[in-house]
Amino acid sequence: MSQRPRILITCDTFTEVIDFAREHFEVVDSQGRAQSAAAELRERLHGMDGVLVAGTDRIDAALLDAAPAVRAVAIAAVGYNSIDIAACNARGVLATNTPGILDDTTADLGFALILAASRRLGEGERYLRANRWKRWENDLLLGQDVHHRTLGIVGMGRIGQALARRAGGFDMPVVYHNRNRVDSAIEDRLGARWLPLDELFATADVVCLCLPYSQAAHHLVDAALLARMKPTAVLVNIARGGIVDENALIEALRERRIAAAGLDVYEGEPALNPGLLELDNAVLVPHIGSATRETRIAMGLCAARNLKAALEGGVPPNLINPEALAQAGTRRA
Ligand code: 8YV
Repeated sequence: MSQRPRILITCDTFTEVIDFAREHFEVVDSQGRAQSAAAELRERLHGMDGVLVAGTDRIDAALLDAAPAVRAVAIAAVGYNSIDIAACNARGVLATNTPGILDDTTADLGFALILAASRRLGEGERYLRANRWKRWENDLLLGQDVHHRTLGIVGMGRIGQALARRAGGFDMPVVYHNRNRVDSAIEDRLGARWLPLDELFATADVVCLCLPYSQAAHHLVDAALLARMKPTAVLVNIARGGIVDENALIEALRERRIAAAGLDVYEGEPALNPGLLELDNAVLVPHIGSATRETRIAMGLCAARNLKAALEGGVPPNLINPEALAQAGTRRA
């Protein structure tokens, strides 16, 4: 009988990832399968030593209790708000994510949304495809300039910094808000100035959300903060939907209290607030921040390597919860 650890990969992934996993584990994959609902996931996880998950699987105490052999959870994502870390800690389950790999790809998408929302690309495409373009018009789809406008970045981690680097190419002054100011050397290199959150919202022409989701960040962008924005301003969210009070945003966009929004993430995704679909001044894409082949393969491989290290008794490179190590040690002994 094989001694190799058994793992479940809950999501469709690339063959490169499956091949790597099969070299090291007994693998139950999900190729071509729809995402498992919670009850099915509980069943599939039973008897597994580890699990490689997408950001859309909820890993909570009930699930871990139903699969007591699970020693490691590797998420193929940088954001891990879908994993109950306290529940992992209490059970000595090591949790890992994939930081660093998707920064540039996600920042590219952030910039794409900045450009698309500011220059009304979605509207332009819909206009054209509806065969409405009959003649040149001086004021057809007038948008907001991006170059030389002030970019406000909320969350100056790796993705925020990658976005700030791109802003340099558009001659955009950068202001940012982060709980802790970043190193002054980084500020100087990026030409970025720290501002309190409400001042950032009042100052920036484009606000881009790049911060991780936490309870503290829930509806951080509410009606009051949106009311601070300029009527010409654009809001972009490449972080998590729950950071923005979506109803308040819809109202601000509907009443043209801000010019436009570019959204990759939503409060109840994949379900959409129907109010968003009625807005011409919202550019909407389905959580594709990291969605390039190269990046998704790298994320999957990173998650699989983390799982390998954890299940071999090592400390995985991207361990989120070192607190679990002591408890995990007891389990491994
Ligand atoms: C993932 C993301 O594709 O990494 C993240 O935090 O939001 C995306 O890159 C998504 O979470 C699905 O796993």
